[in-house]
Formats: sequence, structure tokens, C-alpha cells
Amino acid sequence: MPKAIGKDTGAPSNAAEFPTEIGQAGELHQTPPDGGQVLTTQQGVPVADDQNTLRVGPRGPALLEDFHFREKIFHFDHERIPERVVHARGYGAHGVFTLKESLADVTTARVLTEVGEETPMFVRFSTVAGNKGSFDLARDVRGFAAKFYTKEGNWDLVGNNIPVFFIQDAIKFPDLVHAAKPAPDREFPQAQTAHDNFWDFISLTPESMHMIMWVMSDRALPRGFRFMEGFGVHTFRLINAEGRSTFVKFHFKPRLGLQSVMWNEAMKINGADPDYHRRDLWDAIDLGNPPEWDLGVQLFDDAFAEQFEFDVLDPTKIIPEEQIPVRVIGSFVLNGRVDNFFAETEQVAFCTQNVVPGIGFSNDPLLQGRNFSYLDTQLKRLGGPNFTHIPINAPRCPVHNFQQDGHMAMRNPSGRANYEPNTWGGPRESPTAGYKPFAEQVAGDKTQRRPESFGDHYSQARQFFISQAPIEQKHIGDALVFELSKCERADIRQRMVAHLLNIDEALAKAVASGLGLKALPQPAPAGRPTRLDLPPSDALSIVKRITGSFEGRKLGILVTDGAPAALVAALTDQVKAMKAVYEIVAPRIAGAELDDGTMVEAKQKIDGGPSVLYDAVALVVSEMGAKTLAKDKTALDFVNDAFAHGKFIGHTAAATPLFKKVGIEQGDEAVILLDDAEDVAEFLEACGQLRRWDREIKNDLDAK
Ligand code: HDE
Repeated sequence: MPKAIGKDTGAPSNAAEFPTEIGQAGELHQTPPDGGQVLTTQQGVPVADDQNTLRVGPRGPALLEDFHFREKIFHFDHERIPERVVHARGYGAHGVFTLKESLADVTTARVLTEVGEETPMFVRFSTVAGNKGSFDLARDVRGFAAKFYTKEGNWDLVGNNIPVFFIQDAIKFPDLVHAAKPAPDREFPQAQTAHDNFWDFISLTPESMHMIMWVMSDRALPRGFRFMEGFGVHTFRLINAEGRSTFVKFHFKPRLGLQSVMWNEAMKINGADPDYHRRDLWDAIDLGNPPEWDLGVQLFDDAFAEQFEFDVLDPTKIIPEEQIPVRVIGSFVLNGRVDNFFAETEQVAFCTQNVVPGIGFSNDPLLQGRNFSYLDTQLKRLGGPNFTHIPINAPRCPVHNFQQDGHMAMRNPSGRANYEPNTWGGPRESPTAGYKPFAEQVAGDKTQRRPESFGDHYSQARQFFISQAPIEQKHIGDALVFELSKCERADIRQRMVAHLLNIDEALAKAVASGLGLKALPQPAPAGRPTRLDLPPSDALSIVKRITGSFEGRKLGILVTDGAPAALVAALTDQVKAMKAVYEIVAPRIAGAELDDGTMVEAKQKIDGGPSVLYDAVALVVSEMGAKTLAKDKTALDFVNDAFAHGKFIGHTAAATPLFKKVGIEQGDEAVILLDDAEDVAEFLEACGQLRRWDREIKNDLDAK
């Protein structure tokens, strides 16, 4: 993270004469008694009293003369900038991308051709609909925006964790976002799509059906940013030295595999820890387990595009990995926490139009529209055209041009010439190294027609649905029932079921029954071409692709006084060894006194550490402890929820009465008795399966 402003631009500048960091002018002020720095005003004037305003007598009125007070309050009054109109709640980290396989045959972009070269990055994850202060586990798409500080300028890949989008044309974006956000009269509900306006718009917008399948799936409830895929969504171009173009779709694949939480869990996590995702990323980096992703590409040419069933310019479609495999060409690690949230995560400005020589755009109408929107929005958010001078946005390569002035200009041309061409010297364009768009031949009428090739809205929606494991299909149905049950208007619910009939009849019937619809509606008019029966693709499922490892996950260990110390030690040691983490939860925050007289410190008091915060739990309790817990509602919820959410549960024999108390029958393979270190090893190995989904299915059957 470069701290200095305006350095390394290579531009002739007189900036070096000025100190670029606060306090750089030297420590002229007398050091305070504790040896720290002297508090100063923004003008660098040392402050004598920061506790009391200047006034007439100790009980008299304040004086306007108090410049320190006025400056301090003035600055505070202006601390806020407009939050992002979408993706307001986000969290970022620094990282490094390393290229492992060169794409020199298809692109000149150095970031994709120099094997072994490390490119600094900044990544910001986000939810879309909620405001900046909303909770992390909204059912929502997640933004996955990456800025690569390449040697040829900044390349921004502003992606999502879902590879398709709701709409096909950027002109519908304001409508989509207005419908998803709180209604303008009442300003609720916050950070959710479970309301009439959203489903009204969606049910009138058949092109959104593929995206709806993804957004109602577990993808919209990620366990953490570390467990999400990222997608560039659009088809982009790579351009090689001969000017030849190859189409490309970009993919980020998490090394830890994909993982999501259940809706019931999500709602509880939002209450227990609204910062669940940001804390997870922060802690992972802090503890030295920085998350990594592979960068992959799907490359294809015009011939493929011609024969593909769908239009490669349509952002509501994917290209299945079975048709074009994802070629991994490098990886990135997010290993640097920000020093200051505002300076970096809030002020980072991603723009889809930030590409480097060798990377170009396709005519995807959504991408074309985005290329206008992102630059425009930064002006509003960051207050002027010089947001590229803010360190997080500044390229890490030389910048030379004659753009000047404006609010907060940190980098101005020096010398006499500020125009080009000139006879004084200065930067010149480079026909060889400069950015050249792909010389595509285009001709046609000016028109506002949607291409017919964008017309099939159901085939890939169905393909996604049938690619899911049964439990994932069930979650999609449950999510639709939940969301549509929040719609007051029956016609909206009905209209959605009419669309679902074009996707999967069983799904439509399950949703209709969940909503209590008396009769099925007619299927929605399907448009043309009518639905194709596409084969399932395992790459679209989360459950079918679990890694089987507990690495990177979190175990909650509930301990009480008198709990076996040897078992606690076995659990904590083995969890650490497998690069997972644990948290001790206890009835009191001071911790518990174990059976050998040692104290184990707690990270959470039981009501602050419900089991929804953990991937698996261990109940390491004594008989006495279990008796006390059996009277504590939060402790019983801990056990009950862990079971209901399909989690693996390790326990001492003394914990057995707790299961009885919450009505859990014995005989569940994922409830594992822990007696010694060997049991612990088996338990942790089993935890790699993450969930016992059959419990949820059984629960539902029992309920019927
Ligand atoms: Fe965005 N989007 N978007 N979007 N988007 C913004 O830019 C927009 C779309 C995405 O962490 C805004 O700086 C339009 C698709 C992410 O700072 C704004 C359209 C995808 C982020 C904007 C789309 C995205 C944004 C708001 C339809 C996935 C957060 C603040 C044509 C490929 C970036 C800002 C960050 C943010 C416009 C659709 C991803 C208003 C007009 C598709 C990850 O410019």
C-alpha cells in the first residue's frame, strides 16, 4: 500500500519539495510526557487543550475564535461521502496475483503473459441491495471486484459471485435496483428482496429467471467471502500482437472450496454477528491463513460463438464448463488487511472501463452500459475528477498526461506546457505500446431492438436447477416460498409460479403448495426459441463439489468447569494443525476451570457465541456443567441449532442429557462421542463433510 501521494508517477513534478505524509516535516513540537506525538490541528499547530472549548469564563459562552474547535467540528461534519448506490456494504483486502501460465498467444496484456510476475491487487467484496450499515448475511448476490495494479495501468475486473445477471440491457438497471431496494414511500425492507416491489419487477421480467435460480440458491448465502467463486460475467476480449481477438470469460475459484449457510442460520447470524463476513476475512488474514483463489479463463473464438446455443453477448447466460473448460492460469492471495477502512475500502473506485492493452470489451449491452456508469458514479461519490490521485486508486506505474486542476488535485503537470502537441517536450502518445481497441467490423441500423438470440429465458434456468443436489433444489424451493410469502399481492406470487412452470414442474408445484395456491396457473408465455433440454452441469452445484476438508473452518468448543483438559487440548491442537480455527465458548467470559485445575479462557460467553457462528461444534462439558447448561435456554439453543443446521457435533459422555433435553435422538452418525485424541481426529476428519443434510430432509418429512 503506497502511503505517499503523487510519488512514482514519473511525471515532472515539483511535488517532491512538499512533505507528502502528515508529520513528515519533522518533529519540531515538544514531545508530550508519555513520549508520543503532539496532537496538532490540520495546519500542524500544536494543540494545548483538546478537552474544553475556548469560552468567556468557565461557565460563559463559547468564542468563535477557537479555531481548533471549529476546524475539528467542521471536519467531523463532513466525514461522510455518499454511499455506493448499489454494493454499499463491502469489505476489502490487499493481495498479490501471480501468473503461472502465459496467454501470450492470445493477448499482449503483460499481466497475463509474464509467468511468475507478481501483480499487486485490491479486492472488495460486497452485498448489493443493503446500505452500508446493513448485515452481512442478506440473501443477495455478492460483489467480487478486483483491481490489478499492472505495470501497464490498472485493470479492474468488477465481478460478482454469480456468473449471470438479472437483466440484458443496462437501461433496465435503475428499475431493477429501485425495485430491489426499500420502497420509496416507507424505506423498508432493508437489505432484502422479500417484498412486493422486487418480485413485481422480476415476475414482469422473464430474462431474470436464470439469475433468480442462482439468487434463490445457496450461492446467495455464502459462509464467507473466502468460500465464494467470482465471475467476470460478461464476455470480454483478449487481443494479441497481430490484433487478433479471442473471447474470454474470467473465473475466480476459491482454494478452500465453496460453502454456504442455511437460511435459518443466516437470519440468526445476522443478529449474533452482523459483521460475520468481514470479521471472517479480517481474522483469516490476521491469523496467517490468507485466502487464495485460482484465476481461470474460458477462451473461445467466433466459430464457437456462432454455434453455441445462446448468444455470448447475453449476460443472462453462462457457457457451461463442460463445453469450454476453465483453464487456470494463475492465482491470487489476499494477505493484506487495510490500514484504514475509509481510505481504502470506501474510497476504492472500480471501473469496468479500466482495461489494459491486450484486454477489450465485447458488445454485451450490459457491459457497454456499465462502462459509462462506473466512471460517472465515482464523480458523485468521491467528489471530483481526481479520485485517481487517491492512493488506493492510483496506478503503480508511471502516469503522464496533461489533465490538470479540479478538486483536490494532487498531481499536476509542471513546467510551461500543459497541452499536446507542443514544442516544449513532455509525454507523447505511443502507437506501438498504447491501448488499441479491437478493430471489429460493425454495421447496422440504429435500433432499439433486443436480438432474438437473447430470447430463451428458461433453458439455462432449468439447467441450473437440475444440476443441483436434492438438498440444494429444496433450498431453492424454500427460498422462493419464503420470499413470495412476504409479497402481499397474490397476483405477483401467482405470476412467479407461472414462470417456474417453464423451469421445472416439480419446483413450481412445491412452491405453489408452499404458498397455498389452490390451482396452478398457466405457464408464462415462453418466448422463442422454446426451452431446450440441456444436460446438468456439476460445476453449478456447491454440495456436489465439497472438498471434504475442514481447513479454514471454525470449530466452536463449548466448555464448562470440570471439563476434561486433555480433550480440550486434543481438540485445540488438532484444529490448529489442520489450519482450521476454534473458539472457546463458556458460561462465563473468564473461561472455565478444567479437570486438571487449569483455566481455559473463553472467546465468547455462551449467549454471544451461538452455534450458528461455527462450522461444527464440540460440547466438552462435565456432568456438573451439563446440569447447569440444561437449565440455560441459550445453551440448549446452541445444541438444538447445531443439530438442526446439520452440523457435526462432538461431545463428552457427560453432554448426553443435553441432547435428550432438546429432543435429539441418539444414533445420528454426525453426533460423535469424544473420549480421547483418536476420537478427536476421527471427529475432525468427519467435520470435513461440513453438513449432514439428511437431517434437514428428515425434519421436513417429520413435519409433514
Ligand atoms: Fe455494478 N455498479 N452495475 N454490476 N457493480 C456499481 O459502481 C452498474 C453489474 C458490481 O466494490 C456502481 O462504484 C450498472 C454487473 C460490483 O466498489 C455503479 C449495471 C456486475 C460493484 C454500478 C451493473 C456488477 C458494482 C455503484 C448494469 C457483475 C461494487 C458504485 C448495466 C459483473 C464495486 C460503483 C465496489 C458497483 C453500475 C451491473 C458488479 C452504479 C449500470 C452485471 C462488484 O456504477
